[in-house]
Order: sequence, then structure tokens, then C-alpha cells
Amino acid sequence: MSDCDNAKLPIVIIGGGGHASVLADILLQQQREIVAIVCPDDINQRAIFSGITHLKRDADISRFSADSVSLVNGIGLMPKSSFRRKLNETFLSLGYRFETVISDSAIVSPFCRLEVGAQILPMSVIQAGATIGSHSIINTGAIVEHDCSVGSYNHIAPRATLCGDVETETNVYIGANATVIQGISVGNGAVVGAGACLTRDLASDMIAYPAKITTK
Ligand code: JB2
Repeated sequence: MSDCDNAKLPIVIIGGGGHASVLADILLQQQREIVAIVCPDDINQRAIFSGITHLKRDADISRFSADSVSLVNGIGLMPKSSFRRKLNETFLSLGYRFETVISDSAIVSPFCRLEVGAQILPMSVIQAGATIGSHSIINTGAIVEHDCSVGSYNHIAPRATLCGDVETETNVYIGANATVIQGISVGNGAVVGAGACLTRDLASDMIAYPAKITTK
């Protein structure tokens, strides 16, 4: 099912905001050791991080050798943002690896394929024949139906649905509660807005907005 490292190395989480807190929760429930949160800002307001070492600079990750820890990128991918990807590429080039995170409450077919660094959040569903590209986020309650191919560095936001055989390229953002009907292709960097229903292919870098509801 997965390309991932199963070595159960200690974890370093990059970022200390909302997405990082969800990932930390999943990992702590799985009894994983989180040795540091790396974040320039204060993290004290989030109880989930209490007791975990807080490092302020990304350069501080070098305190851990590349083969002694597994990184988790806790910075959420927002539409058109390349920040998450740049951070990953920096640390991959230094020889670090990224953990594949799978919530215990996600339903993940043994006949799907998860590439390294994918983040599968609680109550999401990945059906048989689907592929989730490296470093993509399948957020809470999202559904990736059979035979979909989700590219790398995608964010499928909470409760979004990809019907069967959908294909997304790289850096695609599917907004919360959006639906992409079966067989549709979504190009690099494209965005499907929250609540939209996409019924035609979407070319690279295009944005599909939800239809406006008009009242008399
Ligand atoms: O250069 C940086 C840096 N810049 C900001 N290095 C590191 N290591 N961390 C950095 N940060 C940290 O990212 C901020 O200090 C903050 O802790 C975190 C971003 O947190 P925020 O809660 O603003 O966003 P998020 O990325 O956790 O969540 C977004 O994406 C999720 C998927 C939100 O939009 C959520 O609503 C969404 N669910």
C-alpha cells in the first residue's frame, strides 16, 4: 500500500499552527515520539504541544542528523502557495526523509498507493486503485474514490470529494466540501473553490469558483 518508511524514527514537526496540531494529535495517539516542534512563533497556546521541545529556527533541525529523525511538514498547503513544497525540497536535499502520516480513523484501502510524505487525516477515505502523490494532504473527512490519481503536493481540503477516476496534477488545491465528478482532470496549480462542483476538466493554474445561488 505504501512507499513509506516504517522505521518509527522520532519525529520533528515543522510548523506549530493548526495543521501541525492535527498531525501531532494523530502521531501522539499512535505513541510516536515527537522530539521537537520547529516554529518561529509562540506555541504555548496549543496544549497538544506541551512538554515537546520548541525550536525556533528551521536551521535548528540540523541538531538532529538526517538519519536519526523523520520530518513531518505541519504547514498546511494553501491555494497557490509554494512555501510547504520549498521547505520539503530544502530538507530533502539535505538528506532528511518525510514521514507518511495516516490517521487510525482513516479508511485506506489496501489496494491504494500512498507515496512518501502523504498525510491522511481522520475520517478520510481512500478507495481501491487510488494513488496519493508524495507530500499531499487528504484532509479530515475527504473522499478519494476508486482509481483516482492525486498528484504530489495537493491539498484535498476537509470533506471534499473526488469521484472515481479523477486525476489531479501537482500543487492542486480542492477546497472544503467541493466535489469533482468522475473522470475529470485537474491541471498543475489549479484551484477548486470551497463548495464548488467541478463537472469539466480544469486547466493548469485555473480557478473554479462555486456557482452563485441567485434568489428572486
Ligand atoms: O518559516 C517557517 C514558518 N513560517 C510560519 N518555518 C517554520 N518551521 N514554521 C513557520 N511558520 C509557522 O507555520 C507559523 O509560526 C505557524 O505556527 C504555522 C502556520 O500555522 P497556521 O495555523 O497559520 O496555518 P496552518 O498551515 O497550520 O494551517 C492552514 O492549513 C491547514 C491545512 C490553515 O489554513 C488551516 O485552516 C488548514 N486546516
